[in-house]
Amino acid sequence: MRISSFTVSHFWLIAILLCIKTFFVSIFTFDLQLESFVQEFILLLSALGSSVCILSVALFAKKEKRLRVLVFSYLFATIILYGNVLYYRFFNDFITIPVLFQSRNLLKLGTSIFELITPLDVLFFFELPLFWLFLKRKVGVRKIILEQRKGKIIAIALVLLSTNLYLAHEERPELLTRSFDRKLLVKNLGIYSYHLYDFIMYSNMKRRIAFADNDQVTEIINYVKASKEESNENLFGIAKGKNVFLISLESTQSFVVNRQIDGQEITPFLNQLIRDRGTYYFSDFYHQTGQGKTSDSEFIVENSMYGLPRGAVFFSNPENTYHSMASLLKEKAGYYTAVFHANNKSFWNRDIMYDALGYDRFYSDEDFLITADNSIGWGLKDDEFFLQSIPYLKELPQPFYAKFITLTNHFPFSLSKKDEYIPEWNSKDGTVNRYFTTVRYQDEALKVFFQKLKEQGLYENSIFVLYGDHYGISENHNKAMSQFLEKKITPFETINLQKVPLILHFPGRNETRTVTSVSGQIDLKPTLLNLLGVSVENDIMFGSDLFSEEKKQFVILRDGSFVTDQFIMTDNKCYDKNTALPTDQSICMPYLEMAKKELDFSDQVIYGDLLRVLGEENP
Ligand code: GP9
Ligand code: MN
Repeated sequence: MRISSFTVSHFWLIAILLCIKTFFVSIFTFDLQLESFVQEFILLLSALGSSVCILSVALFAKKEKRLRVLVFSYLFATIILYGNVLYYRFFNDFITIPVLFQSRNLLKLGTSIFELITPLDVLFFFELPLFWLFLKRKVGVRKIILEQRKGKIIAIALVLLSTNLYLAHEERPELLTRSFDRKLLVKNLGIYSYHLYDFIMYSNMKRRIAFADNDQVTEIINYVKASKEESNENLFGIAKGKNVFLISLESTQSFVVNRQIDGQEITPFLNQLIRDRGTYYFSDFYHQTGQGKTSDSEFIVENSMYGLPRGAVFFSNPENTYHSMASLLKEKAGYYTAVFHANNKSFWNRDIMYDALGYDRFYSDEDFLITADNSIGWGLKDDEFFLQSIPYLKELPQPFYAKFITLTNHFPFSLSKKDEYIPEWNSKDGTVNRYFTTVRYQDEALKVFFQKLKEQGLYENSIFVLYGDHYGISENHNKAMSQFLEKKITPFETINLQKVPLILHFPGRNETRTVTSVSGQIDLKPTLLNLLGVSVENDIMFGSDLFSEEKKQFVILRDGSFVTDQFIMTDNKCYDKNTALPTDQSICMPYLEMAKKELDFSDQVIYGDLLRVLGEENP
């Protein structure tokens, strides 16, 4: 007779195995920055509590099926764990439910996924063959788990989880109410309870859309009116009627600008452009993206609102009403609006979202000739992308607003030898070494694009906005980064590394200026609308004109960190920018409150689709 029995010892053995695996994977894979024994204990407790909890599903199965269900629950937990490991290696972040709905995106990671899997990953599943043997083995029916033990196990799971919750709350008050930071949640609740929390948040989000009310709009409009600076009147309309080139520079961070490797510039073209007449370079400009990466940067730039704390707004709220820059330019200034991006049009849900943002035309992979020869990594190489866009540009009705999203400088930063304008760097970190070569390649592609635009007569009557979409080198590469920058990468430096270049170039203008005021992607919409002479009365914008004479020195990042002219707050510490060291936290508190409030308002607008409500109130 082949019957698998299920004993209390089986249960505890497997629970402890899952707990140990979860604990060590969390410690070694996720950079949780455990700073004390208590924090380690909390993580262990959470791993044990949730392991027991997940596996106790088996206790409710029929006696003869219990062992099988137990193994499947174990497998389920392992898949969650490993899924997060892969996701973390790429995004330095944890999976959320909205991200799971982006499975089309996850699949599209394609070659990048292979870069993320290592042979040693087989160890994640090392115990599964043993379980299989175990299941096949002929085991007697003795010691089948007794019903009263079932109650005890569940009671133990509950005690473990509530103790975990209690200690987590002691360690980090407001943990569950301030969910900016997924790392903090995983650190204190463990990976499995984090997912339960994420599920609850997701359901709440769905509910909020259904119950949004008008009072929220009034409060937010009042806040925006009271706190935002007036745009610079002197610059109103100076670029009226010009074509606009908005160029998103993939994964481009400011630290490469004006820097060299072995005596060779990494971005010679950008460096020259920054020195050219008619250029304003913003050296303290930050990306403000979250999990939505490029799509978040697009969202922020278009709407002057923040992306969401979890998932990508491109996926979760593409049916909302937006007052995007594209649609305002179209309606108020007669612009033709187009996006160029040589990738699958449904990637990041762009085809749907671009409709909501009011674009007239999306030139996607279908509009480009993409061959094995002219593509690398994620698709069409940037130089070909720009080159093949020229004939389309020539046909566009003018004035146009054209957005270009580059691709070659994307992880894993692959490049064929013939496209290397500088050699790879020489640290032990291949990703960082290659990054410089792909940034350099992108720079060359931009140079040629500008030359072609000049030849085609598309340069003079246009303005150019070039911005980095988000970081390219995550904290997982701190070691090599610290070697490159010749300083330790502290949390303070990590925030500095979130600077991305912003270059505004106005052909025919005389002035050249480097602007050092602290600013972010959220400021682009009000800035450009002012320069293009479009005034908007009834809108919710969280940014303000970069040229405003009253411009506040304050930028909020999506994880709740913020930067002022004097301070940086991140990881719950307030740093003095002069010393780069933590200082009295109370100095940062008023800003922290503002940051929380503003992010919350922006989330409310999106979750509640409040611009629709605003439109209904002011038809
Ligand atoms: C791909 C491009 C890159 O279409 O948006 O995506 P990212 O991973 O940077 O968000
Ligand atoms: Mn990107």
